Amino acid sequence: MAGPVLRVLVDMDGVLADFEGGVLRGFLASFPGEPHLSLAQRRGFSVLEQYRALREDLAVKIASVYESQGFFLGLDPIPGAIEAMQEMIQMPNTEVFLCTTPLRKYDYCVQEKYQWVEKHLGPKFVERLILTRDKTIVSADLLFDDKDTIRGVEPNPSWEHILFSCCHNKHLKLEPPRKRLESWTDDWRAILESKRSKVK
Ligand code: UMP
Ligand code: MG
Repeated sequence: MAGPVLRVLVDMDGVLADFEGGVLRGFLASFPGEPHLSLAQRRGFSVLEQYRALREDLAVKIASVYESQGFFLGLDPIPGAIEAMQEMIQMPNTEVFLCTTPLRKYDYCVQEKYQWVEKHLGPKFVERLILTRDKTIVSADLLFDDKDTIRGVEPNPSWEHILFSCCHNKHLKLEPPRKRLESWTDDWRAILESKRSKVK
């Protein structure tokens, strides 16, 4: 029976694709003699700013890692993410979209995000990929995202932000009623069903 439709946005970096693991791996490979931050030492969304704080000139080095050709396409999937997406997309009365911010330096990033989705999730998800520098103007019921604070031109986004746990945000204490999803083995289905019961 057709009921109300739940629209879900899922971020890519830090939620489906292991951006942090890829940055660290790339940095160690390209700059083996330089100081680095382990994933346990990561704090704050911006890896760029944390490396800048470690040493000013490390900022351009870390940026060169994620701006390089092949970086985004080479990211590993986050454990359980692919299975969760394949299950979510076939749930009745559920619309799933991927919603990701491309780099300002978009040369390889934009194309490789599409390629990553096709490679790991298949063509039906390529149809559902939204690239935007402003997620607040995209309308949905839920947004799974590892960025702790998501801002844009819309002060009251339609979606409820579920913070996806990642090395850089796991130390943050969320004010109620904000919710987390610890990983894709955590109960994401319960979050969808709870929201569905409130959506008219
Ligand atoms: N990003 C940076 N600098 C950082 C960390 C991330 O530019 O220090 C970029 C990489 C991706 C984008 O393009 O942010 C991911 O944003 P989300 O869509 O996952 O919020
Ligand atoms: Mg992210």
